[in-house]
Amino acid sequence: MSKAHKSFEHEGDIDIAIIGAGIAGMYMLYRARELGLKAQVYEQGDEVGGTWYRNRYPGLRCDVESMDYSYSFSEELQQEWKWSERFSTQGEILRYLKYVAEKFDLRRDINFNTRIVSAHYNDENGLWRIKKENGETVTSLYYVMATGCLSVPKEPNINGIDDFKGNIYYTTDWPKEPVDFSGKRVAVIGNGSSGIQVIPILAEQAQHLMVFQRTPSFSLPAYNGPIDPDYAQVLKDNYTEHRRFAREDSIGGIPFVSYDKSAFDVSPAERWRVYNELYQRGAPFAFQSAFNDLLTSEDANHTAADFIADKIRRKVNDPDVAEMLIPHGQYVATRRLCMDTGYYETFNRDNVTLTSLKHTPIERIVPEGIQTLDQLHEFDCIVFATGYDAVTGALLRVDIRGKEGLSLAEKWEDGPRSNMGIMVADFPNMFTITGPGSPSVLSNMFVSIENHVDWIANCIKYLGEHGNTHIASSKEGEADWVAHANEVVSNTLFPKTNSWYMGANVPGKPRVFLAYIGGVNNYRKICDQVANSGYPGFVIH
Ligand code: NA7
Repeated sequence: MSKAHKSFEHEGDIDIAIIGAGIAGMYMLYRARELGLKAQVYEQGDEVGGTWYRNRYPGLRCDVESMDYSYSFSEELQQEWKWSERFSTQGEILRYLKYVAEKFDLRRDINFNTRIVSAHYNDENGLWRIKKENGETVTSLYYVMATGCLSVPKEPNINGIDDFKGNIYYTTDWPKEPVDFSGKRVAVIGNGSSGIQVIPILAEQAQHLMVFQRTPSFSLPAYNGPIDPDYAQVLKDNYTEHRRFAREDSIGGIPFVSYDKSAFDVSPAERWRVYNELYQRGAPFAFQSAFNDLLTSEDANHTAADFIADKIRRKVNDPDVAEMLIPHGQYVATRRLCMDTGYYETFNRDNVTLTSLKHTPIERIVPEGIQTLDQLHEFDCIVFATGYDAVTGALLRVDIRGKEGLSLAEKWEDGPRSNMGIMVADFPNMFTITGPGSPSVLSNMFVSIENHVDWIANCIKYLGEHGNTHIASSKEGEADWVAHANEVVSNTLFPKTNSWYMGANVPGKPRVFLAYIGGVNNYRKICDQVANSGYPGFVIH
């Protein structure tokens, strides 16, 4: 029996089970310990870092600035850590996360190489029974999915992959040791953020690189570089206000001031000036908020699309290749607006070829390479940058069952439903950090993760202080949230786009918008309001 807190007497082995030792799981553990809870983290990998551990392909960087893409909960931590570049590499982010694990002595409660296969709620004793892959079980009062939004790779869905004689690499699960592509004939399939980041690096090494593009993405240059120490110091001196602004006033968890004007409130020259200023700042999140109707008005969005298309044409020497790289007919930012270093310029190299799968689709992978509709392309290596089963993928990979054995997969057959993206009706005491229906992937993940972890920790504290142990979303609370989230997104261009935000990249996945587009600032107010008024929309006992 755990008696970590006098109000939490129960028959379970532990008070809180946290699945995943990435950014979310690590901070959840920290807060759980603060509450005096007996907490354990279960992590399938052999290191902390989550997606920043498994994704280690060359060129991988975060598209949020390093000084913002970091924890804010510890003043000491944010003052002592020094970021070297404006946009961090995967390596630097992973070093940071390992440093956090050491600094707060987190590892002693993290069970590595421990994959959780099922979690079943027991109506009799009100506990979660969690099963590991090796068959062992553990019972816990609270169950937290900290499994990440972009952690489960999507199948490329191309026949014949196993037949290929050469080497296959996935950006989603890159080898630990660096791969040498020099002298190799390399193919890359996929042109989302991962493809756009890895392609310029592979082009520098490969004898020849062929890029197979099905759908082009819009991308802005990062203008990355070392962080000016004076700038870093000024920001650190003002970190408290900087972080507050990100949390409470910004729409994406990144502290920039958006122009509160329509794209048509200004002259074409002023519009161009605004786009160009944001473009040259290397700020994709700010660019997509350049005008307040960019994500709601087709005409406004087209002005941004035309601006980026013009930049692409100026960068790419061959006009036909430029036109292939321009996402004609697409909206800017309703698929992820990417950030690159030298992506478009890479197609000016003699050793790089772009092939459009719209004209000549892939028929299958064969031992020698890739057979398209019109010819066989021979390769030594194929790199898949084909993306993720985003947001719900990791949640549905575990066999989760709530009250009366209801399975989460069944409940979400037509798409995820949740209350604020944190809790699901009929799944008591289960929390989903940055779950579907919350700002998550549309925001700075650190800000959204800290918001959810703090909300969960404060909720558990509240339960203890009021002599309760259980909380669940009511059916009405969940329905109200789903209706609200759907209404907010229905006014935007997102539902008109095939993107992973809509689940459209995974065959058979319900077409439901997976995030909450109402803004980090507004979302946080709602979360706080719920917590401060005794959790309306939730049932406590
Ligand atoms: P994305 O953004 O989902 O991109 C995947 C790309 O792979 C995209 O261009 C897809 O084209 C392409 N793809 C997927 N399957 C195939 C097949 N079978 N054949 C050809 N092309 C294919 O994933 P990323 O990893 O780049 O980025 C995910 C997020 O991680 C990113 O947005 C950041 O938030 C971080 P399609 O669009 O399906 O035609």
